[in-house]
Order: sequence, then structure tokens, then C-alpha cells
Amino acid sequence: MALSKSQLLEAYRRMRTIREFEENIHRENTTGEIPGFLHLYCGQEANAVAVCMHLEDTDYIASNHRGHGHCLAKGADVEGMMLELYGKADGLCKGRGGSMHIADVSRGILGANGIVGAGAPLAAGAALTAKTLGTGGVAVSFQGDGASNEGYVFEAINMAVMWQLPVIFYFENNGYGEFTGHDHVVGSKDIAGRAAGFGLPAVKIDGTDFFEIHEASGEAVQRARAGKGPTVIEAVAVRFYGHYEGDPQAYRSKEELADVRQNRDCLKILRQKLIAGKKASARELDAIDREAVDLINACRETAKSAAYPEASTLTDNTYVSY
Ligand SMILES: Cc1ncc(C[n+]2csc(CCOP(=O)(O)OP(=O)(O)O)c2C)c(N)n1
Ligand SMILES: [Mg+2]
Repeated sequence: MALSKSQLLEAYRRMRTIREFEENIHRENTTGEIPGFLHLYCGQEANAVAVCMHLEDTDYIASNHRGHGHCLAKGADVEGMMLELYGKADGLCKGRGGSMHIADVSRGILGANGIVGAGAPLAAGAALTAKTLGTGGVAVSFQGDGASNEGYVFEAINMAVMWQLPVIFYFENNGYGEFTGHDHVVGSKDIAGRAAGFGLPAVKIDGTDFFEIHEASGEAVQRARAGKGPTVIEAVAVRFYGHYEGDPQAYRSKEELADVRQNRDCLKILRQKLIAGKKASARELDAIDREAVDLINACRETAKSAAYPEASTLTDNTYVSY
């Protein structure tokens, strides 16, 4: 699928913005100003960005606990995201959601989600709505290799096949579920191969290669929009940081951590490919890098100085009332 120069630069900008957002959160977390658990997406940015480039606001995504990148790639406001992580009143969910429950339904973001694998049935449900109403919309669930072992993920895939739902189950296999290597817990060690048994196209791709992700997810979205049903994609990706912020990663060697940064950094790989293919110059990309740094610095300062919700509003926007 051919991409114009402006689309490529926009993809790089989004990936770079997510990276900067995450690196900032990593540094700032030590100040104690960000409440709750944080699971960083650093290293996996190509996945969220390349997939979401195929989606409109009227399409849906369901994310997981490692959700900052998915939400930003789907168009969540960057400042609103930062404010939300700091628990501030002007955050995207008025400070009630925080890192693990960020949502913006106006952009089709059904939310980050702390229940591993729960995005798959949510996305199947959104796809059923789209099919029933004939909106032409599609839904994507982003989940990890760990989620591939959850029973309700199997149920969602099976139902999507039976009802030919316009949904993509996108597994980011970053090699670990919490502190356990996926080889120790995924029976067949092959998420796509196992999923194919449900009777749908299931492909395994390199989750560090923006172009491969863009191609595979583009085909899946096209198929879904054309009424040809669901797809599973397993993207082999890398996680730069620990499972959560504060995880000392005693189960990973220094060599592995150095290797993923050095040789499997999706942002570095995209940058090299853009320059080698004469799609962009180093100067153009450097300028985008600087803009991302400025944007995130500004968002951080705004978030730090913003007001918390008033105590009297504690239960507002928290419970549904009928
Ligand atoms: C249903 C459920 N089981 C267990 C947990 C605890 N838990 C939180 S994250 C996680 C690992 C998820 O691994 P994976 O799906 O590979 O995602 P990753 O963290 O690697 O992005 C587990 C077991 C949970 N939150 N929900
Ligand atoms: Mg994982």
C-alpha cells in the first residue's frame, strides 16, 4: 500500500510523540506526582500507529493496560491524555480514569482496560453493532501475548468467525506476560497458528517494522469493511521497559535490553528506512523530533500545574445513573 510523503511524516510524528510521551512519564514517575500503575508502550509504537492509520473516528479500538500508545494513535488529545495521567480535572476522563482507564468514545476509543483480554469481546461487540446498523465501521482489539490464553478471547474470536464480524484481533507479542516469557505459557508458542484453528485468516508479522504492520493491518481492515469477516494478526514486538514502572526486570539480561534498544527499535528502523528510501531527510525528521519534545514538555507543565477535581465532585462521572 503506497503511502504519500505527508502520510509517512505523520506516521513518524505520531510514533515519535508517543515515544516522547512515554519517556517523559518514565522520568516523571519518580516524582510521585502520577497516581496509579503505569505500563509503558515504549518500543511498540509502530503497531498502534500503523494500524490506526487505517481507521476513522467512526471505527473502534479496544485497548489494554498498556494503552497510552493505542489511544494517542487513534487520535486522543495529547494534553488531555497527560492531564488524565496526572489525575487532573481537565483530563480526558476528568481525572477519573488515569492511565489504565483512559477512553474517548467520540474518537472510537472504547478505553484502556485492566482486565487482560477484555478488549477482544468489547471489540467484537462494537463490530456487531457496526454490522447490525450497517455503518461500515470496523473494530480492532489490541492485546498482548498473555491475553492470547484467556478463554473469553477464544470465545470472541469464535463468535466473530461465526457472525463474520468486521473485527481485527491484534496481538502484540512482546515476549512477556508480566514477568513470564511467552514461551513458558503459550502452549503452541504460536499465537497466529493457534488462532487459525478458529477458521479465519491469521498472520504473524514483524511488530518492529512499520511497513509490514501497515500492509497486514490494511488488508485486514479492507477485508472487514468489505464484509469478509475477522482477522487475527500476531505482531512480534519488543517491550523496552518493565511490565510496570518499578519492575526491576531481573528476568531479562542486560544484553537483551541493550539489543532491543539497539537493533529492534521500531522508531529507529522507520527513520532509517525513510532516509534510505529518500522519503524524508534527517533534517526533516530532526525537526519532527524537536516538535514532539516541545509538545510533550508543554503538556507536562500544563498537567503538573493544573487543578485536581474538587472533592465535592468525587462521585460525579463515576457511576451511571438511569
Ligand atoms: C484477567 C486478568 N488476569 C490477570 C491479570 C494480571 N495481569 C495484568 S497485566 C498481565 C500480563 C499481560 O500480558 P500481555 O497480555 O502479554 O500484555 P503486556 O503486558 O505484555 O503488554 C497480567 C497477567 C489481569 N489484569 N487480568
Ligand atoms: Mg506481553
